[in-house]
Amino acid sequence: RSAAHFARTVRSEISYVMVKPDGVQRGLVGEIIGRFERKGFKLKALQMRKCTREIAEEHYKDLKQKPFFKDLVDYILSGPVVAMVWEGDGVVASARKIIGATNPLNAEPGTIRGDLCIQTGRNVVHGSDSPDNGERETGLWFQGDASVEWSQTIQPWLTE
Ligand code: IDP
Ligand code: MG
Repeated sequence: RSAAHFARTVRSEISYVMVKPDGVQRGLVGEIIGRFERKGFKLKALQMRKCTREIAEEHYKDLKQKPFFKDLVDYILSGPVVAMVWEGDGVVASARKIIGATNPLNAEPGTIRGDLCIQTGRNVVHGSDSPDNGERETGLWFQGDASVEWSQTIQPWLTE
């Protein structure tokens, strides 16, 4: 097998997924985690936490110039979040599909946002938009080594 294949299997793609404060308050944590779990992706890290303004602003730094930036940061700080890292080939793009469009009114039924919320400013969940951001956001939210090495015994039933 090629070096590229080896590198890919050693460090598979990861997505940083987060249940936002509205998702926690509305009791949607299990529902949201369950969708990624049932899909077959591998859970690498999980933590309920209150975040700091520094982390929230860094997480959304690309949106700093937007008029809604302060409200967005206040929203993320408004209660605890559930931070997760999911791993698997193609997990970043797949998680974005599972989550659905940013505006829940445009999100397809069957997606988390399409099924569970109605407003962009209360859209219950975050998912990284690129593999690089998956790594960056994981490093930001899970400082040190919070991710767990484990083998998923059902793996041969998920991938050939
Ligand atoms: P995404 O979460 O689907 O990747 P982004 O464009 O990266 O969407 O925006 C990040 C988050 O900022 C959104 O999930 C939403 O919570 C918030 N947001 C984006 N656009 C607006 C807006 O126009 N009004 C209020 N909040 C917004
Ligand atoms: Mg985004």
